[in-house]
Amino acid sequence: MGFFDKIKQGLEKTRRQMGGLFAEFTGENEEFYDELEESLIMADAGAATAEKAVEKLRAKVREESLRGQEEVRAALVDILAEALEVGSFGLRLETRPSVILMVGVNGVGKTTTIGKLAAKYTAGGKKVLLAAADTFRAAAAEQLNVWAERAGCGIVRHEEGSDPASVVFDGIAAAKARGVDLLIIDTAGRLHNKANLMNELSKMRRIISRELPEADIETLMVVDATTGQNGLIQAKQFAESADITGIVLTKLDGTAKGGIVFAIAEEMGLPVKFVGVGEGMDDLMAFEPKSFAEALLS
Ligand SMILES: Nc1nc2c(ncn2[C@@H]2O[C@H](COP(=O)(O)OP(=O)(O)O)[C@@H](O)[C@H]2O)c(=O)[nH]1
Ligand SMILES: [Mg+2]
Repeated sequence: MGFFDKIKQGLEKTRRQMGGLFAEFTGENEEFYDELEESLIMADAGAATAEKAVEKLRAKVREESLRGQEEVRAALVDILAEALEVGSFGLRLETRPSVILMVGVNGVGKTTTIGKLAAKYTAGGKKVLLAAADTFRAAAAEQLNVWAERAGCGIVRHEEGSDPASVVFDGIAAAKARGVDLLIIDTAGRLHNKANLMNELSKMRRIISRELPEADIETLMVVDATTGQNGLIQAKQFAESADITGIVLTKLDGTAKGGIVFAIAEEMGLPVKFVGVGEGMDDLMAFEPKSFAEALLS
């Protein structure tokens, strides 16, 4: 199943809410815009983003004298897709090694996404190494190890409770020694307190820059789409300590409403790079803004 169909299937709830709206469009009625704004907010897009999108649509309808339901729907697809086109898509991983640092709160899907990425890049012919820098729980390294076996790549791990930064350091040394193309670092989403976690992340980030000054580094923040506007609050907190280059939005196959991508793009200017659409190895897809907007309003 392609991106469009997968997203369409996942965002059932939002689609039902949005889809019915266009039937009420006459070109003059204010209620249509009010309901549209409300629906976007209900879909987690956030009040500011919803208002902006509706204003743009209103202007477009006026300027282009749009009257038909399909015309206005297509205009909104364009407006929403444009709102998602911030920054660059895909990952820049050209150096050997290059690094992906995965961050985000507990349970959002970091380790699972790493497993999916490891499988994807290994299948694509890259030599991949995982570093288990979530040393907070013993189960975390074990879970990553299962993914390494599935993907057929190496892993560097230390004992539970050891210094995450030293795992990063050893991971980089191993990556250099073994001629690895891509080092993917798993991190904890929770430590004894938030300041602690953020300090650890900054420290890891500094070690990577120091040990690999020329390397392409992607810091991906994983956001669980089912948590709604909370995802935005989390992204803002992490952005302060980690130089985030992109978002991975997981669990779009569940009860997610999906609008959070607009809030993140609009308020943080961060591109969504991938979406998670299930727990399996193949359930990761490159994000396509236009298809996403189209699926949401189909
Ligand atoms: N349905 C669904 N579940 C997911 C997805 N990504 C991760 N999960 C599940 O979410 C739970 C937490 O994932 P995990 O990778 O351990 O999160 P972490 O704490 O951030 O490392 C696990 O049960 C995963 O199988 C997704 O895209 N869709
Ligand atoms: Mg984990």
